[in-house]
Amino acid sequence: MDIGTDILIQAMKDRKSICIFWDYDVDGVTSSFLMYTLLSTYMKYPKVKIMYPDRLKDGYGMKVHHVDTIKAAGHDLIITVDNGITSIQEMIHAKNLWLQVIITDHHKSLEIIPDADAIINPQVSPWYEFKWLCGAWVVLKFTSTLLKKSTLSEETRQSIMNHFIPIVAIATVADCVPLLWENRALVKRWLAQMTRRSDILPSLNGLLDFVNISGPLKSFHIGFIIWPRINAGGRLATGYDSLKTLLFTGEKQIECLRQLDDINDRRKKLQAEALEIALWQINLDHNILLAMDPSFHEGIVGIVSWRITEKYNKPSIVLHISESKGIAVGSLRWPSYFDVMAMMQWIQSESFWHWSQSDSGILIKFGGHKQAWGMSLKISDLTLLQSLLQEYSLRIKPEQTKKTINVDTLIHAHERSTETLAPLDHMEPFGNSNEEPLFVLQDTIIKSVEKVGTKWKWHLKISVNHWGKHIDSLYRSKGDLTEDYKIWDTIDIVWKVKFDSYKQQHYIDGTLLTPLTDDLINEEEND
Ligand SMILES: [Mn+2]
Repeated sequence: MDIGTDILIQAMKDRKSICIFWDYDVDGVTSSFLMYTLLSTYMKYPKVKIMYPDRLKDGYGMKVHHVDTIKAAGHDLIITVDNGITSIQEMIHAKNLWLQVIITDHHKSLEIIPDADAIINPQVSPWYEFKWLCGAWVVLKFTSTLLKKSTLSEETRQSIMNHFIPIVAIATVADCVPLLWENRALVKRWLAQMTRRSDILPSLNGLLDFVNISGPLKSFHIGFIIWPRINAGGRLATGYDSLKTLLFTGEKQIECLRQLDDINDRRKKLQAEALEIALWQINLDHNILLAMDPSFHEGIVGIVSWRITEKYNKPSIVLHISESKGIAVGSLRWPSYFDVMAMMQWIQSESFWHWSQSDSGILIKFGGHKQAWGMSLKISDLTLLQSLLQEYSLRIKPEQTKKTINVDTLIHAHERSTETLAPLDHMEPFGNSNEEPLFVLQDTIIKSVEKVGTKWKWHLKISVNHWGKHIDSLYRSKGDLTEDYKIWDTIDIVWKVKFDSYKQQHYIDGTLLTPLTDDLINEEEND
């Protein structure tokens, strides 16, 4: 950290040209926003530019040709945010071109560590114990060290940190890092500040106004309202379309936000269309599900794969077929019981030894992180991939694919009061590693069943009677199950607590699907 900040301070003294290299997801967008704003706005340093990869052309992270472009543009120093720790070749290339590099990242490293001038990453730090910071938080730590060495007044430094922390809170929720320890403390405190709207960045204020969030801000709002919007830019257009919404204020910001909303609407439509085709294509007799089509947009194959895996609790691969290039590019998602690395290595070696014309196996590219992988291969190798997947999927036992829900406890009619439920708010913010509590409500009687929503997304609305009380439950994206439920049937439902900020009341909201059979319930010990 000290080395990194010293290099940057010296570079600014020497009037060197700085390039911030970032990635296009929410963490990357917010990280680059922070680094850029810190240098250009607060430190008034003019020679700083930003650059990012093109999702469709380059995929994730820095490539050798980016280093060339950066050099050609006359930059002297590269600062990576939310990426860089696996860019081994690129750093060697940068060294050869006499470029200085500061890597700030939070991803796991490969066996070797890149040859950069400074690396700031909790994953490779021998003394920083909490490994699960998001990329934006790493930038914030860097900011704090840099500010301490700067000549800015204590007051200005504090206000910069105050402005930055809510942005980091958004990145923390969006990047799905565990909401524990530091992460939990930060998000909890700054959700409260964003709710009060005191001393927050004007552009963040504009964003919150635009999305019309009233009442207390919860991690839910970040996950379902703010995150998909910022993310849509990088998926379908460019990450810059997302970044702009944070850089500008006033009319210009509103224009950018409208644009981003349109992109997000297009994303929803493409996603719904692709999901429909994919669900129709997959063969449920198989334990690894595969769907591919030229119409699948590369920016959404990951979400479609995730939806399929979530629905069937099986690994899934969704590929975009590019006939002009002769390749298929796609995404993989899998349930926790599955070892994706083992499968991909098996496919690669199996195809290499027995079939492939190439020197490494049929997969041209493959890789990813804890939750998502990408891959590409030639269209001519798809039939082989299919048969290899079928062979490999025999290793998955049917009992593994059975869906379970971890419920916390049964709840009785008399416990469904705001008095009993309100204290659950103290457990907020919910998210990865701190899931919302789930309750079972037994023996409810179905009063009405309705399919609600739009052509692109149907939900299932069930109203039940539980000991004389009327309860509406909405099951998102489950509209196709409407036929399965009949009026007067008795069912058990799983539900979460919601707070109605309008009526200032806690109410229950069925969000997970029944029928609850005994083997589906996996009641966790709570102590
Ligand atoms: Mn990240």
